[in-house]
Amino acid sequence: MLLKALIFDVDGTLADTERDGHRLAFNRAFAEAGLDWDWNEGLYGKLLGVTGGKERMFHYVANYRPDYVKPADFESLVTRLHAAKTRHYTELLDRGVIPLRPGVRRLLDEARSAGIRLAIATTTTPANVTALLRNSVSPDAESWFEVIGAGDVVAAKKPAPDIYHYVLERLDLPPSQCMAFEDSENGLRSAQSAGLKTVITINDYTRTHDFHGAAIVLDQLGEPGMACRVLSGPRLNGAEMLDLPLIRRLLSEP
Ligand code: XBP
Ligand code: MG
Repeated sequence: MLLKALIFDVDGTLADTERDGHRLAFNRAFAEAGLDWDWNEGLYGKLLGVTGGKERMFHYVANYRPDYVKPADFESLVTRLHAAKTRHYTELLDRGVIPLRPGVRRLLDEARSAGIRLAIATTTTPANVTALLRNSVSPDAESWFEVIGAGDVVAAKKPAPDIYHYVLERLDLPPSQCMAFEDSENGLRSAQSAGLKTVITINDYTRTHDFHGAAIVLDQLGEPGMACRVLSGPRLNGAEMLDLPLIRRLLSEP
């Protein structure tokens, strides 16, 4: 049996955290600091092209705010803003506002029962992963994941493959024995560059991305009573959801 582990992205894949989670938290941090930066839903979609919150803020100022006069300690301002943003984001999650995407809990449970190992590969800050797992999966969900690769543990964020290399190394598995789960083009490129096959579940921010090379592109993973739709890739022959037998099939296809 080839399949040994499932490696999940977090934002947009486990849950739709961006529009009503990260975006709101950024805006709260900006307002708290007295800045007139306001990331509306449309602008945020463009800013998501840059992964990582600090990197996203640098990109915003460089590309959208030629009027903004940077203070001498701009880098430390961004660090402080990011810490405040993480505080706002984890507070939002502690209030339980972000549910898991359909089929995520079902697949996690199936994998755990079958002894398939679980891991996370994300650009987001570790505290954000912990808050989502505890609040939206289960209070002990952190312990379900053998490796949690997150944030600044690698120098280059997605689309670079570094975070997947980091996770594979710690799992001590070759990419051929794992399936990655992503929602975005940057995520797919990252996983692909590390040699991983990748399942994509799209969301409103990523539905127009280029998912060339994905093992399959779905609207969501599917659960009983909520069949998933294949947007590109092999047919599921009437199956309602992506389960372990189908993941094994995708992994063994050339
Ligand atoms: C997620 C991100 C993250 C979050 C913000 O990308 O880009 O930057 O939006 O996280 P992916 P931080 O799903 O591809 O990992 O503010 O904690 O950096
Ligand atoms: Mg993502």
